[in-house]
Amino acid sequence: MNTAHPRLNFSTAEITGATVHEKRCTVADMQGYYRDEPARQHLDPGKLVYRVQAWLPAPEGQEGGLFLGTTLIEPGRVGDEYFMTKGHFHLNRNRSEFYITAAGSGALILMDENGRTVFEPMRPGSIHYIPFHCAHRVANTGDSLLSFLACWPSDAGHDYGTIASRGFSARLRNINGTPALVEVA
Ligand code: M6P
Ligand code: ZN
Repeated sequence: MNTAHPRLNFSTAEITGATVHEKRCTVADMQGYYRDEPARQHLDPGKLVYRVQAWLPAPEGQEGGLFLGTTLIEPGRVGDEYFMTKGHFHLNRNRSEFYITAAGSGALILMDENGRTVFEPMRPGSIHYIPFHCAHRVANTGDSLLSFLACWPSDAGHDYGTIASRGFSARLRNINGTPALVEVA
């Protein structure tokens, strides 16, 4: 088992160490996620949207372990939507998760299985509990890097397909300078 201990930077939530994996997501990787697809195509496809540092000290999919990760979302917009994570349900729908904001300002967007979407403002120190059966996505609503720490069960898994095909029932858009959820028609 790979348990060499990474280190946490409390200001940025960055986790570093030999056992930390990093995943990067660029503008090209976000194809299909934004309402304004032409606006996305106008951006440099190689531009970084967010990266995830993850420490997986238990085998993925095995019941009983915990994973720790940090997500760092760049400031930016695609049309009137913010740079954001793809968002996912857990493959095992009855698995929950914690998010803790370290820096920047953002929004945690939650959608339950009945398609009801709400958001919680994120700011340094805010603690967010993602209940089971809820899809979750984070948008950077500020003009600086947004970073947050996450902790989730090792058998939660990621279901990206449901969000990739159906999306959330509402989009978080910048309406006259304020983030607001707008129902998808
Ligand atoms: C958090 C956790 C991770 C997730 C990451 C990025 O760190 O929820 O499991 O991978 O955010 O979100 P997404 O997977 O939706 O791109
Ligand atoms: Zn999750």
